[in-house]
Amino acid sequence: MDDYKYLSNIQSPDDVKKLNKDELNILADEIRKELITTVSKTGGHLASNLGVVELTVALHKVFNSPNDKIVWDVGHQSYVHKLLTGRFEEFDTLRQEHGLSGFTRPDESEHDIFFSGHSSVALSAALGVATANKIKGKNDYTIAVVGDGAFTGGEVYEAMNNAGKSKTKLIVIFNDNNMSISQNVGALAKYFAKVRSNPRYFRLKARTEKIINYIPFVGVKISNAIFRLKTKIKNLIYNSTIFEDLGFRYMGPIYGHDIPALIDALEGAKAANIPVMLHIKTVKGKGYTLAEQHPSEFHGISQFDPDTGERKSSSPDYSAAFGDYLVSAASNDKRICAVTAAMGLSTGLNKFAEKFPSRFFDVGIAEQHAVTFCAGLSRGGMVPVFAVYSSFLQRTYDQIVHDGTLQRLHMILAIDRAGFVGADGETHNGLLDVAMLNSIPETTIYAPASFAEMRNCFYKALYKEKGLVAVRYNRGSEIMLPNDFVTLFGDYDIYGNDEHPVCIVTYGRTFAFAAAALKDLSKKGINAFIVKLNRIKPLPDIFDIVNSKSVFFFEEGQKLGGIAETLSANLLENGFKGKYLIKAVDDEFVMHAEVSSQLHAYGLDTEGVIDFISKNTNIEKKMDIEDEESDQTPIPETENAIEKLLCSINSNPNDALDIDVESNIDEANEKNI
Ligand SMILES: Cc1ncc(C[n+]2csc(CCOP(=O)(O)OP(=O)(O)O)c2C)c(N)n1
Repeated sequence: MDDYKYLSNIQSPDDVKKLNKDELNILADEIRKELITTVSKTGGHLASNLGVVELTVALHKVFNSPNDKIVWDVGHQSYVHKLLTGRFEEFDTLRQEHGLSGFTRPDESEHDIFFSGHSSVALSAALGVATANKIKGKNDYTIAVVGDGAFTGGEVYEAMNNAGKSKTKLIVIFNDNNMSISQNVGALAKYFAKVRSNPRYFRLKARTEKIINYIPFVGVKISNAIFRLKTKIKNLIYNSTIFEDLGFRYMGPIYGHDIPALIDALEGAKAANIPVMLHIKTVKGKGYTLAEQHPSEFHGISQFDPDTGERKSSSPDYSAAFGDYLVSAASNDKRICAVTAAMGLSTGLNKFAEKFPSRFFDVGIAEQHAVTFCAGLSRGGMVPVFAVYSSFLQRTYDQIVHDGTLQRLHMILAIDRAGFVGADGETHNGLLDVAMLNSIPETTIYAPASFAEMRNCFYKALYKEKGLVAVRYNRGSEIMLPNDFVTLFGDYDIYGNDEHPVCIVTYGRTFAFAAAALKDLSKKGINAFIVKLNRIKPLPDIFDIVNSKSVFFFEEGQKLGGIAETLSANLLENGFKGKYLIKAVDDEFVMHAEVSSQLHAYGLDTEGVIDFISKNTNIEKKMDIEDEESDQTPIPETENAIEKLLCSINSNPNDALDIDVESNIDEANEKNI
């Protein structure tokens, strides 16, 4: 940890308040240096934080956090806030297990007002806080910091619709850098560009208000009166902004890297007696040339060399494999459309966007719209594929039910980042999508364990299935499957001797961990085999295979409502006679850590499989030791073999693979935050 003249001595925002404007500028330089140094080692969201350095310094100079409450939208840009609110000493633990979170967490600091991670919610939350203050007669301010990318999410407008007339002490900072993760999209992005490029009137207005506000006692009243008069005059001459039409006092646009100007503007905003929309223009990646030049790449980045910007090279990931498959499928099928909610790059759709621009749709951070839009595309005869992170799909429950499945429309969800995601933690884990879709009638869910299986699942989703079909896959690369495992791409595979008394049921990458556990279990006298589910909903009929066995279901997902529970109910209803135990995430949220550590903590790695089964098996009774040689994997039924031939793009994923899953899991997950 470097020793900085000012930053090292900031214990709380009170220390920021003691600094004069020149010192604040030096503090901002020190913060930038610290951000680059730390994030280059921990990975994280760099460009967005570099863009809000001056804003955050000014906010803590002007407002009294934690009494005044700052709500950060998404929260990925809250690192500077952390540095100024007593977390400098721990900053090198950012995103590490037991260290600081990459987002705001009320249990981490009293200065973090709201859990964050998902976009476009800060305005609603801040309005709630401001309203509570109003009811309690408190005079504290509530500030929401919302990016222009977040303004493509519909909840922002729902909040504005309610905030505009609320007469609360709400100040919204509209942080406009013209970027979401990639270039911002849509008609509103164009509209904001128009507002942004026509600053003359607003600058004048801000300056006049600032001067008047400095007159003690009467300043605020006069300012408000002049504001009303000016608004009337302005409306005669200029078009008003959408914000003013919705009842906000609009201020700006202001250059967001000028601390004195920001302080003045924030003081001006405090003077209003209605909600304020303060529009600031910032540069994503400000002050670090590489990030300014490549803001999308430096939005979320793994470890890198701060001098060159270079990252460790990593093996191909599921997102890229999905993107490649969809390009090849769409080359032969003009009905295929790809939809993303501002995650085109991260979900692997960049090649599709280049090749088929008329069939590629980045709808902004608007997952609900994306689902219903897909439903419309489907109704119009297209085959839409919505690529989305598991955790961001959570907000689309009703769109899937009402606009998709209820109407029996054929649409495909490519669910990326399913399972544990590592350093992004609680808000980003993909542990709920299965339980969510499992509860919706007439949906189909596939859970491949390799790139080849994933391609096959998409092939089936496109051409064999009806209605809503989801294909879910992990973040990062495929991990190694046993080299004696051969799939015939059916609804399930069996690995090992299915006459053994212990049956492991699982799906996705957990299969690789379970497979690696078989030998050790056998050494302990526990002979087990695996039923590897490929389609997890509707469940394939495996009753005869598992009946009378001791069944252990390992599920990298939420236990409540998951597939393990479904299978247990299913078996019970059919007179199942064996023992049935589940290992899954049981009714809790999972903190940030390396993926391998998360898997370990929840007993879902090889060690966990061995441990759980050993502890719950009476070895004496279950003794059924056979020669390892005779432990042949039975050839799965051949009824699906034809499928294999039909699917042209499949390749065997298991060629030359050795089973060393544990060692490559984190490497596999390191790339692409
Ligand atoms: C619901 C949801 N969808 C997608 C994301 C992924 N995401 C994180 S930040 C971001 C872009 C946000 O842009 P903006 O609000 O302008 O902030 P900036 O990073 O530009 O400061 C996106 C799409 C998310 N966090 N939440």
